[in-house]
Amino acid sequence: MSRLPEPYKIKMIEPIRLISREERKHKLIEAGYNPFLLKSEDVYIDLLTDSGTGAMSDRQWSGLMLGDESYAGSRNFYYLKETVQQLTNYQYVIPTHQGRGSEQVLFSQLIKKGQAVLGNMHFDTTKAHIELNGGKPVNLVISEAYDTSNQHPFKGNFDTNKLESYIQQHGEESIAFINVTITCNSAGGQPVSMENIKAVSKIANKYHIPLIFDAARFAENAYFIKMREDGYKDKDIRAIVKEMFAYGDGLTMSGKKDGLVNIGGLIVIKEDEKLFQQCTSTIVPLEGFPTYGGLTGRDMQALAVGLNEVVEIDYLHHRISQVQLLGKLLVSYDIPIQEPIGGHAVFVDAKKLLPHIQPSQFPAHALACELYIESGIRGVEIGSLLFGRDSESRKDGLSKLELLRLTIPRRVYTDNHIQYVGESFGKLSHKRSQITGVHFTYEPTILRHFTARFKPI
Ligand code: P61
Repeated sequence: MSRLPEPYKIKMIEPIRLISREERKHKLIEAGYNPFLLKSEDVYIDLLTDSGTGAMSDRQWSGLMLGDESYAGSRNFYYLKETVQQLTNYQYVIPTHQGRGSEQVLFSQLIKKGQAVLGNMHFDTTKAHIELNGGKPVNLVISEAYDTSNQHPFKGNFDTNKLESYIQQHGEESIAFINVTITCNSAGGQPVSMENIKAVSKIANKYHIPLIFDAARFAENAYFIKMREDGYKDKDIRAIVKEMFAYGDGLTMSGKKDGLVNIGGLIVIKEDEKLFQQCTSTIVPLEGFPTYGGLTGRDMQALAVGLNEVVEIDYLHHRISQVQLLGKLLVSYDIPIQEPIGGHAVFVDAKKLLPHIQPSQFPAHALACELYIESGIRGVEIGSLLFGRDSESRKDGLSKLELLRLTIPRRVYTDNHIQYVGESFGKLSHKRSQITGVHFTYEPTILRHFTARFKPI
């Protein structure tokens, strides 16, 4: 056996059920051909997201019983603070209700109207919060990220030449901060190398621009550094995590991914006391008192325990190898995917799989609908539908990539479930030429992918 099975036993189960093909078709029509609008009980295997969908451990569940629900100064806050300080070597810790809560609070302090935020590839809530604060999100990921067959081991890397020329061209005062997303979700869960983080930090220091991490999947990024980058194979994950964060000034984190909890987030600041004080006053009307930030005491306890579990090497070996298992199964059925396989999901290249469907007819969304009808599996489009229209020309079909994301929740599905997903895709691929695009019957003006309705063409 080339890999060990799940490094845990199952103590509690949640039944799932595969409804019939006829029922699935009917449910999808009712949902306006939008898998977001399906009821989860009608979904057999839910690969919509890895966010808040993980299973907590017995230690986390028992931590819930230790919740100190005092309004101010909860003991769980101090435990969380200590855990985060040890993990990051940063001084100031502020809990939030989830990642976007962190973005809302921190970005309002960092961005002056009209300033740019330079990222490898900003996630959609990050992009939204930059814009809400009058900023301009700029993506500077290496071009290899847009070529799904390119085997570059760190496709989340910044193009450092582009980064420095952008700063020189526009002037450092026009840039609010540099945002390094680890792993880079929008590029396919692709990691950023330590060498690249170091190079970005050098540029940030040279021009006195703060470097902030979007650390939702920090442990998965550290694992890829250990496995793929020279000089790290014998290093402990915690040491790699500390080294990554040493190159930054702060971070936002959605705890719903590598925090291994269903709700929660963090703002963590290295040493800028003034910024910390500004955040603690801003957070009160937005999220809550700075020692709970929108979370219950028990949530903070579970998050602290989760942050210790996520850096365990046995956990990470299994986590990443399960995603690889799905990727390899799809490749064995000749399904084109973003390669190398990333950290939290397999991204199917729908542009290559369904070349007969125009980007403006959303090939990856059409594929998500067919996958649900075929097998009861729910995935999500990351392509032109999510990207939206050009704000001036109103043109559609503009994303460089048309991907279907099959996102694997943490510690939820066994390898048998993954096998089923692979085989279902194999069956679907025989019917690929019969799949047609979709058109809108209702198109909301913002964040349209959540609530839009469609019909097949
Ligand atoms: C996801 F369809 N991600 O990947 P919050 N940064 C990064 C994220 O991946 C992220 C957040 C910040 C989600 C959830 C999601 O339109 C969507 O805790 C790299 O979700 O607020 C979230 O963290 C925000 C799915 C978010 C979506 C927005 O599935």
